[in-house]
Order: sequence, then C-alpha cells, then structure tokens
Amino acid sequence: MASMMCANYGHLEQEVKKLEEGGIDSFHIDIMDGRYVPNFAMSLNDMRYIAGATKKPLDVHLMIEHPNNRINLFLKHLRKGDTVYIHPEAEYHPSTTLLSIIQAGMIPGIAINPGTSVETVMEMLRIVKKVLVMSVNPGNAGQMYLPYVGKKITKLLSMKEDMDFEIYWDGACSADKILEYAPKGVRGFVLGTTLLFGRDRPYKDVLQDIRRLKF
Ligand code: S6P
Ligand code: MG
Repeated sequence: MASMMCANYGHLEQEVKKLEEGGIDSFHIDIMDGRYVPNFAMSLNDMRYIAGATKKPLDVHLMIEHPNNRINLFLKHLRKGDTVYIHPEAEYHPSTTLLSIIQAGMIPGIAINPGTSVETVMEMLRIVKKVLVMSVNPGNAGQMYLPYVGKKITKLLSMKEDMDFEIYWDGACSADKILEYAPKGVRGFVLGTTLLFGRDRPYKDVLQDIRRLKF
C-alpha cells in the first residue's frame, strides 16, 4: 500500500499512474483533522480525487475525532472493497461506526496506536476484517519505529485465525520489517518515506525490489 500523504502533490495524477504501473496493491489515504492527531494531512477532496483516478482499492485511515459524525461524507465517495479504518479511542461508540462502514459495503478496520493494548479493543476484533497496527504514533510520516509494538503484533498474530481478521503494518516500514513479519503472517505494509517515496528511482523499480525480498 502506498502512503499517499508522502506523494508529490504537484503531480498527483502522475503519482497515482506511476504507482499503478509499478503494481501497487492499494492506495493508503491518511485523513487527519488536526485534533485527534496534531497534524493535517490529506483531505476528503484528495481521497475523492484518488478514488476517481484509480480502480485499485483505497485504504482510508481516519485519524479524526468522532468519525461517525461525518462518516457518510467519506463512505459516499468510496467503492465496494475499499477499507475504512477508525481509531477506537476517537469514538464514543466505535462499534456503531464500524456498523455504518459495513452497511455501506466497505471493509471495516481499526487502527491500533502504539500505546493501545489489544485487550482494550478485544470485542472490536470480532467485528473488523482488518487491523492496522501503528508502529509509530499517528500524525506524521518519517518517524522512528517504536520497538515495543513488536510484542503486540506477535499477540495479534496468534489471534487472527480464530477471530478472523488480517493484520497490516503502518509506520516506518523498512525491508527488514517486511522480511521479519510477512512470513509470520502480517498481510500488508504501508510504504511511506522509509521505503518507497523520496527516492531517485522509479516506483516500478523500488516496488520490484520489495517484491523480490526473500523470506
Ligand atoms: C502516520 C500515517 C502513516 C504514514 C506512514 C508513512 O500517521 O498513518 O500512514 O503516512 O507511516 O511511512 P513512513 O515510512 O514515512 O513512516
Ligand atoms: Mg496511515
């Protein structure tokens, strides 16, 4: 998944096209409201533009307070098969929000902050299809990996079959993390500045190298 907040907005159309040509699986859209996280990133309009520019799935990561208040603004522009992640801490009734996502035909997910334990989101693990594990604090690209998250991923990996969810990695994703965690069962990785963007090489070549990583 390409973290589109790291893309070049001077050429967004070309960025989408080049990532598609490079074989990217999906587009990760980081929506921030400046309240739930101390930053603004992509907007509803950016998401809508990318939804119209590609047939590949979108992976919408809502870092906003009380997403249920505005969830339809997002859902109405998405397609079946797109994923919407919410942060449970940002919502009084996160399971209601997840239900809205399911009823609209999207794939429901939760994003788990580094400081959030599995136990506090246990019931939601039964509702969602995807769990996005944050290995950095949400808000910015280009941060350092927080090593204590590793134990939580191991715990989630041991639960995923029984509870029927997939695990995705978000934050500071490097080749060594893919090499270590893909064979253990982490299903996908958000690629940002650490591995994909800001290189002097075409996305196609970088993505090819990533696919050739040997486990
Ligand atoms: C962070 C956001 C992420 C970043 C991604 C960037 O709040 O949810 O999706 O965009 O982590 O990757 P990197 O390699 O720059 O950390
Ligand atoms: Mg994200």
